[in-house]
Amino acid sequence: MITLFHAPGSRSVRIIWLLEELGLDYELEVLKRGEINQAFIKASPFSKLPTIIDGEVVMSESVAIVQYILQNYGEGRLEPNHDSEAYAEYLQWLHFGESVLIDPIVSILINKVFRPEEHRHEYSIKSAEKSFMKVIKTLNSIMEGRTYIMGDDFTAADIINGYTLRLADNLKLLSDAPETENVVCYFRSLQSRAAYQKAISDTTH
Ligand SMILES: N[C@@H](CCC(=O)N[C@@H](CS)C(=O)NCC(=O)O)C(=O)O
Repeated sequence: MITLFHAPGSRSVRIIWLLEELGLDYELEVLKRGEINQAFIKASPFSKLPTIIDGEVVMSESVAIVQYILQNYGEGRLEPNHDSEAYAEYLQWLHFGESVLIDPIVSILINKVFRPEEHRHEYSIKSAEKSFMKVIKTLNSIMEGRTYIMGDDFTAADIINGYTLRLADNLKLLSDAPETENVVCYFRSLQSRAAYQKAISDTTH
């Protein structure tokens, strides 16, 4: 069984969401603030979440973990067939959510939340907000007429991007303005999924 090291709100939410969508059994090791967890230190040399252990396999990059789980346990679910043309587009969206889309959000989080107040940098916040809006407006036009990021079918790319949009929503970066409404509508539909709800609940199950 997969063991997942998790902290509420962190990228490990993506992996719970995936495991719940697939209906797979898993064991959660919830990390508590200020507590030293030797098993986590051993499994994750960079101290990053999510980290999974599956037998001899130890991994700690969320997108790679998603690819690994689908490859080994997905039975073809939540991704296009690897031989199909759609697979290339799917891979692109899968990685987009942990690169282009999340980059400005991380910068905003660092400067608005993580750093002590005296080291926060207003210009970096404004510039990251501008970058985020540029990306989100383009995404908004791509999402016109699409239910999910790949079109009609829910895939793991929605999990990666959905978590990132949750961060944006928490930072009040999403609004119902016409230039972002398709993205907001998409995110609201992701929020209504039972697996998402379970992943964001304060998971001590
Ligand atoms: N690209 C990595 C990023 C991992 C990451 O930065 N995780 C954060 C939690 S969301 C973390 O572990 N932060 C603790 C730290 O940086 O020490 C992924 O997608 O898994």
